[in-house]
This record gives sequence, C-alpha cells and structure tokens, in this order.
Amino acid sequence: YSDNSTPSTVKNLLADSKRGEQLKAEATEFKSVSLTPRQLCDLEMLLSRAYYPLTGYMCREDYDSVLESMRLTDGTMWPLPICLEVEEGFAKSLNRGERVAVRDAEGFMLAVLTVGDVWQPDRAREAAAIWGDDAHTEDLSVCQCELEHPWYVGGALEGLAFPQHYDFLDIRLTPEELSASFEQKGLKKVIGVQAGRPLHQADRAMLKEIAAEENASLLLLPLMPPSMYSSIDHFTLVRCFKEFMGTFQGDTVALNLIPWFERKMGPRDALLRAIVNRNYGCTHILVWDSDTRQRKHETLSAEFQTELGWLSEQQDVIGIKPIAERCMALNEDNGAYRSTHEGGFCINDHHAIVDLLVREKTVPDWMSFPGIIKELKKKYKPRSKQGFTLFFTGLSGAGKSTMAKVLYVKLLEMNSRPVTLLDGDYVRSNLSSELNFSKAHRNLNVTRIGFVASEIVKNGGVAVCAPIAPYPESRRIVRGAIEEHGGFIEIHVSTPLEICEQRDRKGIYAKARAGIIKGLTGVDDPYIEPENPELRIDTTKLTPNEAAQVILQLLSEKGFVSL
Ligand code: PPS
Repeated sequence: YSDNSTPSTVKNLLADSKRGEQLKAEATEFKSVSLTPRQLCDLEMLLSRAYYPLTGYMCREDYDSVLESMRLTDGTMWPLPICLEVEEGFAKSLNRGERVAVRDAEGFMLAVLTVGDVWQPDRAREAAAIWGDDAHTEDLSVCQCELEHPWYVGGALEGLAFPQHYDFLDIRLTPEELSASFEQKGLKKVIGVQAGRPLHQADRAMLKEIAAEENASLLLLPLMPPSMYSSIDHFTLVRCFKEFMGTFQGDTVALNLIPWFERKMGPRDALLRAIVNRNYGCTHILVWDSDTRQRKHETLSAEFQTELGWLSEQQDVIGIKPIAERCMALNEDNGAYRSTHEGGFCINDHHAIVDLLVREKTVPDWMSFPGIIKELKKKYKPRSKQGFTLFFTGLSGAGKSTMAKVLYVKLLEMNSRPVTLLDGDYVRSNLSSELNFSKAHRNLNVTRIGFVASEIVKNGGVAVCAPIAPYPESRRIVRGAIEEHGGFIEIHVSTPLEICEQRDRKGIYAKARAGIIKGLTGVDDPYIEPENPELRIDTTKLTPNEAAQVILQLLSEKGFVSL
C-alpha cells in the first residue's frame, strides 16, 4: 500500500480529551446526523483505522477514482466507496467546510465530520462499476444502506468515542491493539478466518491443516449483521466461537469481534475484507466459498474462483495472502477428516446439526463438540417445544376459513399449546378496521397479522392465520418474522377461481361482476401465487377433514406435534 506504515503504528482517529471538550462545546452550533446500525459499523471501522488508510468518508474525486480504477486518487488500491449516505433534504442543507455532529441512535455524539463534498451518486453507474453490470442497481440499497435514493457526503472525521458496546469487551480489540498483541506474542503469520456461523469438527480439521502448512496462527472473526448485535443469535454465535477456540491448544488461536457488516458486493467486497484483515494484523486470509455452505457441493463455485483470482492478483499490493477453503471428507474408520483435492463433499455440518437438535436427535461426536452443542441447544429448542404458524393464503371462497377453523379445533383438542385463530374477516373488523383493499393496505394488513403471529410463536403458541395475502412481499416479511422464533407453514389453498366463484357464499363475486365492488382479488385485482409453500391444497379434491389430516401429518413429520 501507498506508504509503508502498518496499522499497529497508526493512531486511531479519536481526538485527545482537550480537543474533545472543545469539539463538544462547539457542537451546539452543528447540524446532526444519526447513524443506522450499519453506518455505525463503517464509522467504527473508520475511527479505529480498520479502514486504513482512509481518514474519513471519501470525497467525490476518490469516489470516482475508486469506481473507475479501484484506486484512491493517491494511487492506493481501494475497492469500494465508503461515503456517508444521507437524505436529499439534509444533503442540500450542507455547505462545504461546515462541521456536522455524527451521532448514534440515542443522540450520543461520536464524531465530527468536516464536510468536503456533497453529491447525488449515479447508482446505476456505481452498480455497474462494482458488479460489472447495472442489473444490481437496487442491490446497492440493500447492500449499503437503508435509503433508496441517498446522497453522499465525504469529509474528514475527528472522533470523540467509538460506538458504545456493552458485551464481550475483552474481545473487541482495535487493529492497533490486536496487531500489537500479535507482535508481543511474536506471531509472525496469522490467518484471518471470518465466519457467520458456528464452526464444528470439519472446520477445525481444515483450519488445523491450513495453519500447519502455513506455519501460522489463526484469528477467528465471528460475523453478524449489525442489526443482530444485540440479538440472541449474536450471543450464541460468539459463545460458540469461544468454545471452538477452546478446542485448540496453546496460543495458536485468537478471537476478536470486529464491526464488519457483510455487503455481499462480489470480488470488490472480498478485496475490502482482505484489506481489513490485513489492518487487524493478518498476513493470510481464509476465503470461503459461500456456495458450498451446503453438503452436496462437489466443486467450488464460479464466484468463488473469481474472488480467489482477484485476491491472488492483488496479494502483493494489499499485503495479504488468500487461502482457499477446502473440502473435508470424514474417514469413517478412524473418525478423522482429511481434505479432498479430488472434489468430493464439502462438509458444512452446521445446518445438519441444527436439524438434529430441533428433532431431539443426538449429534454424533464426529460432527461437533459438547460445549458448542450445549450452546446451540439453548437457542434451537426441539420442535415439539417451539411455537408455529399455519398461514393459509388463497382467494376469497377458496376454503381458507373453513380449514383454519378445523385445524384450530383439532389443535385445541390435542392441547399441546395455546392456539389463536386470526381469520381474515376477524382481523379486518378488529386489528385492521381502518384499512381498505389497496395494495399498500393489504400488505399492511398481512404484516400486522404476521406481527401478532410472531409474538404468539415467540411465546411458544400456535397462530392459525387465514388472510387472502395476495402479495409475495408481505408474505415474505411474515415468514421472516416468524421463522426467527419457530415454525412457519404456508398453505396455499389453491381452489381455482371458477370454483370460488360458483360457491360465492358471500355473494361477493356476483357483486364484483356487476361492478358494485371494485378490486376484488381474482376478478380485477391480482393474486400472486406463492412459489414454494409448504403445502398446496385444492379443496375441490379434499374434504376439510382430509385436508386437516394432510396438514397434521406434515406437522408431525416436521416434529411440531406427535399424532
Ligand atoms: S387481504 O388481501 O389479505 O388483506 O384480505 P383479507 O384481509 O383476507 O380480507 C378478505 C375478506 O374481505 C372481503 N373483501 C374483499 N376481499 C378481496 N378483495 C376485495 N376487494 C374485498 N372486499 C371485501 C372478502 O369477503 C374476504 O373474505 P374471505 O374470507 O377471504 O372470503
């Protein structure tokens, strides 16, 4: 990189206490910007120098140069824009040279930004530069920030404090502290291992093999989406990593939490990850193939090959050596793993382990470690103790309400959990009485049902829901909210429109055809069928009782109930 200083000799961007007091006093005059959890990650990376050599948010010239040539204007290799995204109105109120107070969500001032440039980025151009085509323009918002049409602000930062953390303080070292600790321990070679899931036996075998070949130590860096930093998953993941570290002997493994959020922005993202690992003192970086997270992969994915190629090309420039993950195979005779260079199965047992736990099956020793299983058991309760939602979706008159009522009664009869019925009409007259049947209101109605259902599931109950739910976007949100806490069984009641119309119990189709009501689903409003529901049931082919049996059978197969 451009100069030869290493982060261990580079100071963080926090002002000394005298300057800090001065900035605080002056800040009463400044405009303020509050950062989102993801933006807080970037701020912490900038202030701690994990984004060395950046000293603030990129200004326009650096931004353009990074997009065009992956270099800052001073020639340093840098793959992705790091700018502060703000709303248009706020951006237009700013003047060059003005100072802005950068705050967290509680309003605590963390830094002062001296505005360099303010501009509206061409997002299509940015996406094209990053991914090689502009098909990803919308992904930029997903990957980078929550704003749909952000403006960018660039400028130097003076830090007052790092974003506040209260947990795992002993493993939140800055690049400077971590590099110094490696130096102190005399560790010359360190392999950075970032992972967003707990690691198990096969992973340990692979890491041991690689560490021995490279004669290097390991630095484990658990990854969590920033919004999850306070969720149970975060604590489970970090505790699993602590257990995992305990399975190695001696000083060969370190563990640290870094405020990195995954942008998933292709090979350029991989380069940024490499730079950050280098800044934390790593000399090597393990490159995972995100596609081989499942057991059945036989070859490494094309994306992975590209990422690895880019990293190898830039390894001298960045100063870190990439190492590809390996496929590990179990020798069933002696319980040992070895890497297979002839392809074979890539072992990632995490999903299989979780599956065993929720089914109350024993996890074999060759898969994981007792301490890790103990941690995972606290989070992944057996299905028989989890709550779940039956979510019926389909046209008016398809038979959703009837089936919902049958299941409601049968589940009450079984008496394994409290059951709540959230029928479409019932919700409409209570929870959503002010809503109409526009697309926005239907989506809102469905997400409200999902919110109530997720609270029920969180507390171990069963929610039986039966809205039309014609749009995939709200169905997806509901699934996500519920699956965090338990089971989500989507049942598409796929009775054809002609039959629903023939039945017309409420006379609603006749009214729609006569033009008395407008926007009836199936007539002059769309119903987008679910692509992958857990079940599809056509009530012209099954009686309500038969359909209920099919559903109960599925619940039993998944382990939620025992018949
Ligand atoms: S949605 O789309 O999920 O919010 O609909 P939902 O809350 O399930 O409400 C559907 C019931 O409202 C009655 N109704 C209409 N349905 C669809 N389109 C229009 N325009 C409409 N106007 C009134 C209808 O009787 C639905 O009841 P079900 O039980 O589905 O037959």
